[in-house]
Amino acid sequence: MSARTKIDPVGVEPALLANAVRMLAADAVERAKSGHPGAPLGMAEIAEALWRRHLKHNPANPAWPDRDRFVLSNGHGSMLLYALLHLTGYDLPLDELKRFRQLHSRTPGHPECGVTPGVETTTGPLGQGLANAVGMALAEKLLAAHFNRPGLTIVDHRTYAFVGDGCLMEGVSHEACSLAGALALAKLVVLYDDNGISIDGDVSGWFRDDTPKRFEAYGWNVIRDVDGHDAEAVDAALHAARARADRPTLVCCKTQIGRGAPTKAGSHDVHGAPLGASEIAAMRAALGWPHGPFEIPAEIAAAWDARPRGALQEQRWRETFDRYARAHPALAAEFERRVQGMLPDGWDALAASLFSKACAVTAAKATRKLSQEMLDELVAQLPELLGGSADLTGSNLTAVAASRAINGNDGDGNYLHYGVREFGMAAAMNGVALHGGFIPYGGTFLVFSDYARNAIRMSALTRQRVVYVLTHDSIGLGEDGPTHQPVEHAASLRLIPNVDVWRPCDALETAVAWVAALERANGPSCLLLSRQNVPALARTPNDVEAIRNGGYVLRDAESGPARAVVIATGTEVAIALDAQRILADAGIAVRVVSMPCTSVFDRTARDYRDAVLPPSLPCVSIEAGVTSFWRAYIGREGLALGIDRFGESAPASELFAHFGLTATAVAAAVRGWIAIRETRDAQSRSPARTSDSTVSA
Ligand SMILES: Cc1ncc(C[n+]2csc(CCOP(=O)(O)OP(=O)(O)O)c2C)c(N)n1
Ligand SMILES: [Mg+2]
Repeated sequence: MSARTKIDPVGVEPALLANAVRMLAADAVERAKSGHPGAPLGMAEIAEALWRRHLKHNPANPAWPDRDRFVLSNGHGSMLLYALLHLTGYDLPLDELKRFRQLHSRTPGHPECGVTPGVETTTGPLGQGLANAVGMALAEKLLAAHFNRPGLTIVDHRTYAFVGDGCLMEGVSHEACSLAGALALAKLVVLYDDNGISIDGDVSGWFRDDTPKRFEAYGWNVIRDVDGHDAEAVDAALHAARARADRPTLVCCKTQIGRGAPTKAGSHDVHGAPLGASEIAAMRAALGWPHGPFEIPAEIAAAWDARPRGALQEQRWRETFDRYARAHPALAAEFERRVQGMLPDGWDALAASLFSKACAVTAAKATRKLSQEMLDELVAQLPELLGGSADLTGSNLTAVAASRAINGNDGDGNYLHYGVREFGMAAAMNGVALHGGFIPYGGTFLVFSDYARNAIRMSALTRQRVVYVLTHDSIGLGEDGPTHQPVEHAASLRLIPNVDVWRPCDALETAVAWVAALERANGPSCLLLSRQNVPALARTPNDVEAIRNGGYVLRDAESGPARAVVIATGTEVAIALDAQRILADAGIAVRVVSMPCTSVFDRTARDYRDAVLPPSLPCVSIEAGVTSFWRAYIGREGLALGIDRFGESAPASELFAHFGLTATAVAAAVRGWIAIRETRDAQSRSPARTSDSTVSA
């Protein structure tokens, strides 16, 4: 008997079990007339070996904290995952497989966490699933170091990821895997679908890396030359991988894309298109699969069903956890709080103390510095905060007294030096958040948020509580010049749905931004912070409620009814306040609105928004960045003061003058604009005088 025809203890040939996956994937793609059969067909044996022989999971409880995590980083092969989830007993009935890629099905085109039970992360943007897996393995390691006690191991699971050529070509795989090597994430096991094919064809024209050597250079354990269609060989490799306690493992599996499709296997044609009725019929014949579409014989279904074993595994863990809880009741309660993502008892008091601390600030300080002062207390009080920076710790001011650096040997730190890896950091933070037990925050310069951008988008799409600390938020960073000066970034981050972008103007707004970001359990927040000082505003904790609305009247017109509303954010708020004074001296009353977070403001009631920005009043926006974003608030007629070009290298104060963003320049611009508007309005009320106009734009 060859290895491949070995009979499983349950009495079914593993080859048949793999073919069940193949047929479900091929038939679902065929029915949807859309999808990617190549990877599911090519990875069927690998999947059988991992999912039936190694993966620790309980399909009846996808939230069991100590389950192994599985990530399909080559997310285009989603039908592989759906077939596995269905077959092993998750709440994903055949009807859902029949509705693959249809509106509101639980089987969307690419795996989406929160939609399908058992899907750990949303994948499809190649390489990022792998980086998520690195974050998950990191979270496991840290949680284990913090909570496990001798003889009472409550955190002990692995993270497995499937990756294709595409994931390994993507740069983020380098960032994440290099980091995983440095951190010696031994419980990370990656299985590479080395089929030599990507969409454009044979990869030898564009991907000739020696992948095993590459990963060895990262410090990984590499298992080479595994026949990915020999489930016994994959099984053996997985045993070997699990035996390593010192470094992550890459299992390089040689496979044939579309394996089992008689004429199309091995060709890029099978990557992303239905096989077609005749090819599927020929495949049924070639595989000796006499069953119709979506028909799984009972003995095959029984052999795949992971529920009995999963229930037992979870039961055993629960017994350990109960013993743990008896021995360490406070730790056990803390563990449960952490994995549920609840803020601790006393959170409101902690937030209140941040607010009073912020109100006591009297000196001018940079908002990045004020953020650090808030973090000082937060990190000391919240062990779930996992901080870090992409090699800009001293600039982002993300480390505080209570921060302890993590390195390969010491798993119990709370601060990660991610290295110069913005995208890898962001994608790993998503993995950390998805794993649970932590609230990750990480810093870089705002201008480099572009490097991380798709991962920020994925934080938003997956609704994860990740906090991005993005400092040096405008031309105010000064001499480093236009390469480092963000102009479009605040606006462009605000365009991503479900991201809350905070740009605070002082200590209290900074405190509120942190509190809001940490309380926000269903999405990421970006904190845009200044390098340069902002003046301290006179504040009381009563102001908190207004700030929590994202936009509010900071100082209303005092010398008469407001003739305009001036909206500003961050460091430009102080400019707006000074301009307000200059205008008041000239007899022009304006209202100043601070708008630290537009999306939060947008979520307030219409009446509130109309009270802050009365529809009858003309509006001005001031932000040291692109102006077009502000049209939504100031309208076509509004005056948008900002910077619609790249910055310059010069001291910050000279730059603000150069770009017309000083109190005097702003006051003059507002004054001229009000004059034009009011003259025009007067003319439109008395049409006969229109031709006499002496005011020009
Ligand atoms: C970041 C990103 N770029 C491009 C794509 C589009 N895309 C989907 S699959 C694929 C090729 C992947 O090749 P491989 O990983 O080898 O998958 P296989 O064809 O072997 O299944 C591409 C370019 C994507 N999903 N994500
Ligand atoms: Mg490939």
